[in-house]
Amino acid sequence: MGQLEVEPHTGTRVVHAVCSHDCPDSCGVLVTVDTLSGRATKVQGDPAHPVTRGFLCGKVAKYLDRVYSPDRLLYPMRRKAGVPKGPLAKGREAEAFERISWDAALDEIALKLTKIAAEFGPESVLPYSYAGTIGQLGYGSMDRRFFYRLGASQLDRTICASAGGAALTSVYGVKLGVAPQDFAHARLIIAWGANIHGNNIHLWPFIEEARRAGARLVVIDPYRTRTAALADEHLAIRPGTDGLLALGMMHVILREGLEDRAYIDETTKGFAELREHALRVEHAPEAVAAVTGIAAETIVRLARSYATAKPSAIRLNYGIQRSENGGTAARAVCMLPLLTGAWKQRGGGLQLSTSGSFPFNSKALQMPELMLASPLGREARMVNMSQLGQALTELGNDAKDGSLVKALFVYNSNPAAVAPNQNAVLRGMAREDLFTVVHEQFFTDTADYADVLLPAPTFLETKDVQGAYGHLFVQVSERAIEPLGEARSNVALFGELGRRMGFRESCFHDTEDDLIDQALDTNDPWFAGIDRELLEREGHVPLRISEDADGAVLPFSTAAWFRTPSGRGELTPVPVFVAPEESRGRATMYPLEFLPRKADNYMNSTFANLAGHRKMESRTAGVLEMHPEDAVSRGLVTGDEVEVFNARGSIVLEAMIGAQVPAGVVAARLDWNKLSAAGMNVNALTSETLTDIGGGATFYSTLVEVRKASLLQEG
Ligand SMILES: Nc1nc2c(c(=O)[nH]1)N[C@H]1C(S)=C(S)[C@@H](COP(=O)(O)OP(=O)(O)OC[C@H]3O[C@@H](n4cnc5c(=O)[nH]c(N)nc54)[C@H](O)[C@@H]3O)O[C@H]1N2
Ligand SMILES: Nc1nc2c(c(=O)[nH]1)N[C@H]1C(S)=C(S)[C@@H](COP(=O)(O)OP(=O)(O)OC[C@H]3O[C@@H](n4cnc5c(=O)[nH]c(N)nc54)[C@H](O)[C@@H]3O)O[C@H]1N2
Ligand code: SF4
Ligand SMILES: [Mo]
Repeated sequence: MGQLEVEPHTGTRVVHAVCSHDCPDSCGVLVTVDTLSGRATKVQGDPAHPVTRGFLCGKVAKYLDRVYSPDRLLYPMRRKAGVPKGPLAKGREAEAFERISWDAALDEIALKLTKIAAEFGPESVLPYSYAGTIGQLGYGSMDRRFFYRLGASQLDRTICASAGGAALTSVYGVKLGVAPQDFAHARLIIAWGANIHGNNIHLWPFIEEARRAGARLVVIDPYRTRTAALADEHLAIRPGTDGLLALGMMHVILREGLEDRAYIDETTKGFAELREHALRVEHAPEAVAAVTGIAAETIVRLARSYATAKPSAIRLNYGIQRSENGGTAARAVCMLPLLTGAWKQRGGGLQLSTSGSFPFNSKALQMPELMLASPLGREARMVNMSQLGQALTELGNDAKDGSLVKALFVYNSNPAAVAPNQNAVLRGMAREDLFTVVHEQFFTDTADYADVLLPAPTFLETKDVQGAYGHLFVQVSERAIEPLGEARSNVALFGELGRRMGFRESCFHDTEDDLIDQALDTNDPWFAGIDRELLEREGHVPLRISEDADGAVLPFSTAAWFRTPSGRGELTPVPVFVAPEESRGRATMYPLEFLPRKADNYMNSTFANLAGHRKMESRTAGVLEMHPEDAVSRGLVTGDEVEVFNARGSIVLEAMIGAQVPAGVVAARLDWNKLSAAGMNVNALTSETLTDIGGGATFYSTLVEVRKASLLQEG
């Protein structure tokens, strides 16, 4: 494949890039570039990539709208004197800033960070980043080196997957799973808290293939997603009760002797204890039905078909772990294939994340040892990103917590829109004594709070190396076009800034190619023979994970696969179901369970500002989906302007009454604040409560009440 396939007749070349958005599919993307102008003219899915299979999702098929949007942030800027931080009207943001040179911007940042670190200690600087890009270099390499060397607070990156990750690791010791292609072999597929059509579309063709061969698809999701509507069966579970459903399934499987004893004996630890726990009366189908809202006979039928369909595959996604006890719920689900031995057949088992299959040398990329060379001289404190509101408004008020956060450096993220407890986050970001740098492609809600704004490139404009969390191919993404305007990559920014701050270590001079070489520098057999040259030539390369001639991967088919301390699948501590504190099972303050969901046509908050993407999302943007029963009791009809509120905040949406959600549950989509009525999005209602394990965010444990917005004005 390689960098340049020049077609002399058309004057174009085709470059292999990788979609770097935070999506399990990590698609291979072919970018057609006009050789004369250097402009990208077309993007398409790589037909040679076995998972991408030649197509892109609707969001990225329109990617050139994003790359060449007239709204791109193209130059460094500084907030004009006297302009307060806070929301700016879309399209008029530039008025609050003045253009400056990169030199001036870097000097100002270096000076301010040096001063703040000297006065308040380096930990008063807080980096804030997540997955604007999931390329190894862009996600975490030079940036980490920079903040470690500075002695800045460390960011615990928990906002997405840490509870599920901790769950999978506690049971299996490693984040591995069924390869997407192998789902084609399954006879029963359970999509559990997994919006496959919206968030993971490249798995769908393999599910379709399995269904053509007779497989059934069951979806467990409180919301009727397109995936649910297209499934053989949709179980609209009550939010936050999945752990109990999994225990109920175990109960039936063990009561009926449907478990695979030989496999359990060979590969697991703690079975006797789990068995006793699962067989308790509170896990019997009738008891489980009362809490989950799924009928007892359905639970029995589901458990039986799950245990007897061979192979059976669970696509567990991150939906169930964005809940107070989501870690335990995910652990319980992860244990199911250990009881039935589903892993033994190709296409059997479970997929949550395959990210652990890629043995990138992140230590070499990120160099945490630089913390010891920082003025701090020790490991810096950890700040949980899911509690940004607290970090900016409370942390450091009590001296034992260390210093106040005095500088916030945001890149790869839009926390003003995506972080929970938005009122606290925005209050913190509005602090005039907080120095804020934002490295972005667009004038996001977060950019509205920047003191210094820096332009970032899209994945077409940088080089990177990338794994995936939904397949097993490693890829190099070539730079297809030159960065637009004065955009500089995360690597370029933090390398330059490090040098500007006087960091003498040679690692601040590493190039993208140096970093890619370092990322691939490992003795791990799964990367055997995989180096930059090979990736540049091939575009994508399968991990050397399979010992089977036809490429089959059977993770956890034998005890040798487990990387837990015991070397076995861990069934203890047994998963104990507890209803979320903020759920109808426990609290009574607000009656409705709220699902502040992702939009199918955006990527978290990314794309929400583009007209074409908004058009695709128009049916649900700005809408609160409600069950007729909840609407009638509140006198609401479709089209009513409603206030959705709880003690943390209030937003205004348009009611849409229908059957997408069961009674007792309401749902709305993540959007930009400045494009939402009343200037706030769904995260005005979500909390900073953390998950039971992994310290994750609990977006899906949120209670609200709804009333007609006009009532509010009348008094
Ligand atoms: N189009 C699109 N694609 C995306 C994203 C996007 O924003 N838009 N985001 C990307 C990111 S960052 C991630 S992490 C992945 C995540 O992809 P998913 O893990 O699929 O994440 P979610 O959409 O949060 O949740 C999946 C489903 O879980 C359901 N759910 C909520 N609560 C519960 C519950 O208590 N029990 C059960 N059983 N289900 C529940 C939701 O209704 C939702 O349909 O997708 C990525 N892909
Ligand atoms: N209510 C609610 N809130 C949620 C979720 C939810 O389902 N519901 N999902 C949560 C989840 S799973 C996640 S992962 C988080 C995601 O939160 P974020 O990681 O903040 O995701 P995005 O909103 O996509 O914002 C990423 C930003 O990075 C920028 N960017 C892209 N590439 C680059 C680059 O190379 N350099 C720099 N400097 N910037 C770049 C993009 O322009 C974009 O504005 O949101 C969480 N918040
Ligand atoms: S967002 Fe996901 S599905 Fe869409 S192109 Fe990127 S990797 Fe592929
Ligand atoms: Mo995520």
